[in-house]
Amino acid sequence: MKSFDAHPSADGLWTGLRSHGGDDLAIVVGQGTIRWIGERAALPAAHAGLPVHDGGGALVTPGLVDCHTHLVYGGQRANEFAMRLAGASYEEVAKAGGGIVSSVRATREASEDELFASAGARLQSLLAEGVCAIEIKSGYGLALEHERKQLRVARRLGQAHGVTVRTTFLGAHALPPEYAGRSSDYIDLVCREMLPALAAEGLVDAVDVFCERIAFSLEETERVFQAARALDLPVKLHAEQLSDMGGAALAARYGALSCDHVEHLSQAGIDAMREAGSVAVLLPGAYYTLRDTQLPPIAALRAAGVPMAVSTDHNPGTSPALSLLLMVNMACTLFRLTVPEAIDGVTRHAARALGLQDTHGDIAVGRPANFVLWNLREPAEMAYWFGQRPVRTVVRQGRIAEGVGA
Ligand code: DI6
Ligand code: FE
Repeated sequence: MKSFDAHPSADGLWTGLRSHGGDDLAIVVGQGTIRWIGERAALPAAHAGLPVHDGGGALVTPGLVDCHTHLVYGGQRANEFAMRLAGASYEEVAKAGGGIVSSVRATREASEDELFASAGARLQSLLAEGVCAIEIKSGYGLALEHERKQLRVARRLGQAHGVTVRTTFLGAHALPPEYAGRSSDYIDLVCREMLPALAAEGLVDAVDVFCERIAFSLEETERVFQAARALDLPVKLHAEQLSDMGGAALAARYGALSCDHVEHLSQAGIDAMREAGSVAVLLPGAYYTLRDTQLPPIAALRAAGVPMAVSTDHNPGTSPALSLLLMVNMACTLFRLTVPEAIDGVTRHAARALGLQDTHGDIAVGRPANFVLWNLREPAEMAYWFGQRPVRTVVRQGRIAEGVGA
């Protein structure tokens, strides 16, 4: 892999760009930062002499943000896919010793370098499609050294690939086999040892819990949130995916950045999220893979003005998805988001779900240059096609990172 610094600088004047705001846009990039954006005709004379990057009439959008992934793990679980095809439910697979715990075994066995290589290949697919910031969760180690290994890999991926990575500690993802029947003791370990140690090493940007009948209770979730609060770390939650546990309301009380999945979210949960300013992260890849039929309450979220993000939830069990654009398509087709909602869902609102709203998800003066040129004429095409890779050029962290000119 060529070092990220070897990619050409994006500094200069980008012309021949179209967006929903205009069809002859220009963007000025200087020292990797957006210096100016507007109609070409209004370009200040001071920028007129800069070297030109001709966009060739491409549609331009902010760099995409994938705000919920479990990208780093050992092995894969195609066998469970086959079990489910034969009729087993996700919960039955988990009870039969498959599920998250089988990825835990494979992750513990893998070296840091092996995880870096396998997750790096997956990351490359997302980057090639315009992702400029990504969240990566732990949660397949479930022991201090293995959670550390996952989070270290996530940090290394960010450096090696020149992409913004936000790490989320998900030690409370599943009960590791050695703690069978001792859930409360495991939560003690998460709160008293794992989280403080990993936070002290600078490996944790946020804290998440899988709050569900097959995972951790509301009371256990709150213990983890208290530990996060003591360390001044923001929280997120896998909330109401398979049942309504009241997790979203709890998360909102802790000022959660986001509540994710939310298929079974109640009106009380929606109201609490609105009050707290939490983002609802919609994960159509998991809904699709599990052949779920319980739609998230889109109309009620919309009516309440709760921002909706869309993400891959990339993970080996319920969403082996490596295309954020496919999730945009599914968010529209399955969840009935409008095209502008779905695009906001993988840009502005996804950035907010990671606390990155001041630097990512928008093309604006003073922000790092992260934007995508598409071989498309209009934004609706981003949701309309599936299976094609319409990227022309990705500018990431001020460099021409993918596609034409890279
Ligand atoms: N919810 C999910 O959909 C994934 N994790 C979670 O908390 C599933 C993870 C897996 O099956 O490996
Ligand atoms: Fe998830």
